[in-house]
Amino acid sequence: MEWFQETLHPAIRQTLKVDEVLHREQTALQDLIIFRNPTFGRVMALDGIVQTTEGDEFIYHEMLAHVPILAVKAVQGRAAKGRVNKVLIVGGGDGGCIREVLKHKNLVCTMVEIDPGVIELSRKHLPNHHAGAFDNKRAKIVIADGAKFVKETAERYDVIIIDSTDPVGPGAVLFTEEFYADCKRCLASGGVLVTQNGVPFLQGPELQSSVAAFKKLFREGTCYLAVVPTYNGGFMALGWASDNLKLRKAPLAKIARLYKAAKLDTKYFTPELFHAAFALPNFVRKLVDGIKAKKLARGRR
Ligand code: AG3
Repeated sequence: MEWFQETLHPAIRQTLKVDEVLHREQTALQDLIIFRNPTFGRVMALDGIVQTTEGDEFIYHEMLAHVPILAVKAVQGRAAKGRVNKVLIVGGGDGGCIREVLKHKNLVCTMVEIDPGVIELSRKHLPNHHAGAFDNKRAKIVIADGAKFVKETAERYDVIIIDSTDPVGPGAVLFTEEFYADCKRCLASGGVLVTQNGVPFLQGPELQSSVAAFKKLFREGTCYLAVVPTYNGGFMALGWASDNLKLRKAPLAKIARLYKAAKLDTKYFTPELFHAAFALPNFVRKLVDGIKAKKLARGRR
């Protein structure tokens, strides 16, 4: 194979040069390929869709992890110093998200991944993603259906991160109102849910329906943005749902203090970006506000 062609969008295809295929298999659930690209390093795709690359994963994983965790810590304030927060990741089998989460020392993290094949092969072929995080004693790795897990668990989490595939295949249930309601049930009071919500320019209706569900269930539903080169089509939207309106308004000075104290050493995230990422271009704001995205969608197909 010389070129890998991503087939996510109906009328646009992203193509990446393949230097070497490191692994290809049909896991119990998905078609998985890991290959090497001269620009992005190792690339993992599931069912023909790029999930993560060594070159740009830091953008996505830092923003998924540090924005909600710093918000929760900032709002808890000094009184809660030393309190151990609980974080839940649904998906995230490549290990990049849990690696970033565990950079915060006073928390424990449970990761629920449905496909053991993704963890096994990422462990082997994407060692810089997990960077030992799977074996951290503050990490608990559960192989299970995330939708079932949030329906049944008796645990309560301060931060829930949905690091999912797109709403096709096994990931589709992770975009339903029922799933978000179950997440809310196992969120500690004042906690926050963040989600992978696609590229709004090309996947507007998906973002619109997730945020509409957030707004039904939570006091606040919106999204924040990051540009990840291999998530083709511009900004990536990360959904945000919480009953605590203070979280994303946490003062910059507090975020900066916590960021420094945690010695995060990030490559994309900065305390200033914490607030900047929530500033939405008007076409995204309209999706979030529930204004029909039909026109946009029609123009694309
Ligand atoms: N999570 C996000 C994949 C999204 C790809 N979608 C897209 N390009 N619209 C993958 C797991 C990374 N830890």
